[in-house]
Amino acid sequence: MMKKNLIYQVDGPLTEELELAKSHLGLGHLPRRLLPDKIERSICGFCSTGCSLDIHMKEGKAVNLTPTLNYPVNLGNACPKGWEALPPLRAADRALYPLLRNKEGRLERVSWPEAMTALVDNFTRIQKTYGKESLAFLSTGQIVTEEMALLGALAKFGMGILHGDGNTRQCMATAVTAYKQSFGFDAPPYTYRDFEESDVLVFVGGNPCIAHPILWQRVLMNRHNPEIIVLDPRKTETAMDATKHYALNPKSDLVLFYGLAHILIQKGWIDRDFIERHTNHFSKFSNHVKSYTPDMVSQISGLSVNELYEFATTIHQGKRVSFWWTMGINQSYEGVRAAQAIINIALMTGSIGRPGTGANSITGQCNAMGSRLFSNTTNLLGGHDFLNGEDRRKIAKILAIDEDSIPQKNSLAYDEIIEGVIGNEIKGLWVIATNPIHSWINQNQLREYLHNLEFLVVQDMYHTTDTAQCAHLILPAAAWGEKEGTFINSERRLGVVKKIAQPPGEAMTDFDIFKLIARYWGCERMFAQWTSPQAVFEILKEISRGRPCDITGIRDYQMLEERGGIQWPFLREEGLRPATTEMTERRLFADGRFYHEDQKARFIFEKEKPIPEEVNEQYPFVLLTGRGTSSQWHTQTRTAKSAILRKMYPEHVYVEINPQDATTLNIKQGEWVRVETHRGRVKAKAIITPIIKPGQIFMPMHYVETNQLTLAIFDAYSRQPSYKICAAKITSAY
Ligand SMILES: Nc1nc2c(c(=O)[nH]1)N[C@H]1C(S)=C(S)[C@@H](COP(=O)(O)OP(=O)(O)OC[C@H]3O[C@@H](n4cnc5c(=O)[nH]c(N)nc54)[C@H](O)[C@@H]3O)O[C@H]1N2
Ligand SMILES: Nc1nc2c(c(=O)[nH]1)N[C@H]1C(S)=C(S)[C@@H](COP(=O)(O)OP(=O)(O)OC[C@H]3O[C@@H](n4cnc5c(=O)[nH]c(N)nc54)[C@H](O)[C@@H]3O)O[C@H]1N2
Ligand code: SF4
Ligand SMILES: [Mo]
Repeated sequence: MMKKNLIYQVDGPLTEELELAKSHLGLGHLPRRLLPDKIERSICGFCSTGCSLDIHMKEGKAVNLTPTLNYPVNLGNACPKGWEALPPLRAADRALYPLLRNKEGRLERVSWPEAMTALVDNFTRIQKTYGKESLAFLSTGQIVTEEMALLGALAKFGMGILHGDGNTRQCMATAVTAYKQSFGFDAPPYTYRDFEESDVLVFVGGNPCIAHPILWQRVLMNRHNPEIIVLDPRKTETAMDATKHYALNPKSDLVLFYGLAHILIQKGWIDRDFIERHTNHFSKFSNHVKSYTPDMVSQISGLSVNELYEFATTIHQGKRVSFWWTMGINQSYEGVRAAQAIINIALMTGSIGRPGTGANSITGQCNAMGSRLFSNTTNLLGGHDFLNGEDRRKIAKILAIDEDSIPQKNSLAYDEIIEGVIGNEIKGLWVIATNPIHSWINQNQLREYLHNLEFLVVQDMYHTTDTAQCAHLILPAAAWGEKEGTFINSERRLGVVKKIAQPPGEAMTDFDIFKLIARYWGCERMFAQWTSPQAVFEILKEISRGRPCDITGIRDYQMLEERGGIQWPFLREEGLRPATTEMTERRLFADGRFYHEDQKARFIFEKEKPIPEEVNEQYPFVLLTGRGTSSQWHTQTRTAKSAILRKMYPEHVYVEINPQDATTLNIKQGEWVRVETHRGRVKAKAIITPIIKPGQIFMPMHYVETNQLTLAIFDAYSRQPSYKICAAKITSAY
């Protein structure tokens, strides 16, 4: 997609790479002086698709980029963010040196040693005064795996910080928990090839046209004339492009999938053999869904009884049916059970382990998958268990550290850490590569209590983020492109990130910052093996040995590059064989063996819960939130720095309103309106559009206003915030 329209001229021989790029992109001719002297290949640092980008280097500087042609993920494509990956590095508000808040309350430039002393003095003082549990860190899905692992190990084993979570809690926790409970390990089973091999694709609560455009390209490459079903309350770009859109009522997914199971069982459209051999608890599940009659499900979901049968028939007639879900499912007060309701359908129809099938959660950030396995937050490194003595001993041995330095309890979840701040129990917080003051749910509450923190450290590439502005200490970090390491994408593919630019000013890589902190904290010796990202990669390989995520067969970064990335698991024996397509494009569970001890998957289910905040006369609208455009990334610290991307999205926060509601409320296109919930009140521009149904409104998360309105409710099992539903009202702003 999105090809740059450049006219190039050639006056000399080209490298093979450039010849290819030129012919593919139709670039014409490139003058010698503009020719790069080298191409560096790197994985994009925005979303979890994991596209490969060829960075054009000229005299040691990154001057341009083109998407990699023969990479098995993006096949020569990139979305606007990928094309514009370089400008955010050169922004004027890059954090150039450490900043410490002085007595007058202003952030003031200090040296690295001063910054380190301030961090260590304050954090140790807080630990001494308020106890070990009074410190916490919030990490991210957007730094390389090797940095995540170092952060997690340093904080928990070295500094004795017991509580650490990440922004993946806002995003993937539901899928993680659902997979763990159903399959026995957190393992999205698919390969992107499945987008091309299905004859029925069901997208639930995902808008890939906007959020994963290159994956949508893969869907468009499907040659089987597939049925594409989209379940989303809004008629999104994806829904418009689908063969069928079911505009279900918000948060009726769980009931809808139980109703679907009811019909499939009633009609006998299930795979008894697969159920028998590879699953547990089907008969209980079958009993459970008896009461989810088409009439009842129709009432709750808003789909007609005919539509329910039509949906079931399409699934039954499909030979290769795949289910894909994203935040419309994960970000819910009953997200885990809703995700499992999808998994159950895949299991009962035997739609797993074969090409073009699967119960597939698409991840969000470039390294959400790395964070899930190796951040040492919600689980002990490598999907191990903090509560399990054997696991602790194993990790201590591999890392050559004292077993007692590994916490014997799980960390507080993100929301519990925030509760701790509000309740004055957490007094020191270290935030790395995430921007909670914008992205956390019910933001006004967090802002109100932030002053409870005696020391807030923010480690970011910019000093201007909403969170950095509240910090006592800002640590200037190098960004994607200024450091090396690996990312793991949605289909479990590891890829290499390259250093193609120098960090500005005194900014350092997160890796080097962590090492420096270790030195000042006095636990440097514990990390003697952790000399470089490549050295850490070797440690992680060892930790993964014998686990479902075994990567011992990956020789080194170079092998990853040579093979166009490698999906886990990849065992040592495989690494010794010549590469084949089966090795680089593959799915899990082809043998029907899951990760529970008896190797069977489980049917898990529960009665639905009431919507936490129903609409009423005073707040008559359901407020939905999510991604706005393919050119905006989250809290916009990066994408707002590209002049090209800025032209591609609305400057001001907006709210989508159905034309019918706009007429009733006498609201005109583009006019400022006031959107209000029990938590707050903001101004937004009205976008009047039939994308959104009457009675619902939608606001994108990219503007700081949106989370002033959201309701802080969490899934009971995953503790993921339920960003996507609350009651709101709209009035004219004047
Ligand atoms: N351009 C861009 N791409 C991104 C990102 C970005 O910020 N910008 N972020 C990345 C990240 S971290 C993530 S997690 C992914 C998110 O990717 P997506 O999950 O695809 O994006 P969202 O827009 O948050 O939510 C998807 C859809 O869920 C729908 N929805 C809301 N409530 C319900 C419901 O109750 N049921 C159903 N079935 N649907 C519902 C919304 O209408 C919305 O269209 O995107 C990744 N890609
Ligand atoms: N209402 C609503 N809210 C939501 C969502 C929603 O759908 N609706 N979605 C949620 C989801 S799925 C997500 S993932 C979160 C995302 O929320 P955040 O994680 O808060 O969003 P980002 O803007 O990606 O923040 C990343 C920060 O890291 C910095 N950074 C980038 N690269 C580096 C680096 O290499 N090193 C360091 N140290 N810093 C770096 C960036 O400048 C930025 O400040 O938002 C959540 N919030
Ligand atoms: S789809 Fe995702 S990984 Fe690919 S270029 Fe866009 S932001 Fe980067
Ligand atoms: Mo996310």
